[in-house]
Amino acid sequence: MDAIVVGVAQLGPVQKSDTRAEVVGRMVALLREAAGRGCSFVVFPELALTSFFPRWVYDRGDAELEAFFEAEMPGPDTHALFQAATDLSVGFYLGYAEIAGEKRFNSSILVDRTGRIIGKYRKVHLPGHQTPDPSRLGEHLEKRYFDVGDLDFPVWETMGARIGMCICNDRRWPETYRVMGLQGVELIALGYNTPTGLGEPYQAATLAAAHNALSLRAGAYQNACWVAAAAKCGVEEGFPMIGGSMIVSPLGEVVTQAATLEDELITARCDLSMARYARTEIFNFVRHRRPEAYALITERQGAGDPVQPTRAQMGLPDA
Ligand code: CDV
Repeated sequence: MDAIVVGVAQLGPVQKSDTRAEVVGRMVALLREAAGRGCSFVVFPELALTSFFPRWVYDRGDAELEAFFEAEMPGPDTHALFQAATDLSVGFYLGYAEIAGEKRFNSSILVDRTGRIIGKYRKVHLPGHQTPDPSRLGEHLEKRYFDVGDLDFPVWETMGARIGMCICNDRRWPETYRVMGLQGVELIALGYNTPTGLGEPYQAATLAAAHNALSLRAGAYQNACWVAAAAKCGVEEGFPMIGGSMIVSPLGEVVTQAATLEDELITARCDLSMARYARTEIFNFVRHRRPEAYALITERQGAGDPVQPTRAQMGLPDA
């Protein structure tokens, strides 16, 4: 039976004053715990190395903003994480802010058990705004600081599974999972920072945890894959963010969930054969999907006029 033991390494808050080396130290401790609990792959959060900076207003190019980005990966501070992964023979997913020439991406990497970066993903769905507005309860300026990801949603065969990645807001979009589902993805790794208290444009605060679980469970179930989701959570610089890191089975069941808003490791043995029934029956894409009926998905970005068949097509007499 093919299985991979996966760890989700939730991180508690990272304050502005916390150094990269301190954060990496916390991550290495979680990696060690994961190795001790039999994990071969660990998922860290989105923008794991720093405080969640899109809450603050900068201009692109500001030195304080640039300091949140990584010019190299591994770099002087993250090298220790790669070394630990190699020593422990544990692969990982890491979210970080990437400098790529003139561009800036909200990125994640897939690192194998030898410490080699084998894949990269750049966040496609950037929530929030370009322009700050003091009337909002809180800012979320990802559109201001990041370029839209240009690598689509790739999937890699590695560490005994087909693994794909996405980042935070991507998890709310069914297209994210489906594009990877169409590559036979078996495990989707993702990290998130989900602030609360930003007001209604973003979410009903009382439903934030429910919407998190709803999105992850639907994506896993409808694409017959495991989903491993890691939060950075708790109160950062006075701003609260949800926890609820979880691992969801291909049946859409939450098999384990974080109980705290702090650094916490959760693990699950992800049996890849659990998806078999779904893939051969209810979600057998080849037998049941009808791409010819889904043209609007790629033709349209936003909702437009209704598109109706003619009365003749519906077998109805002329009106
Ligand atoms: N980091 C994120 O993408 N956060 C969004 C918030 C702004 C709603 C999310 O979808 O969780």
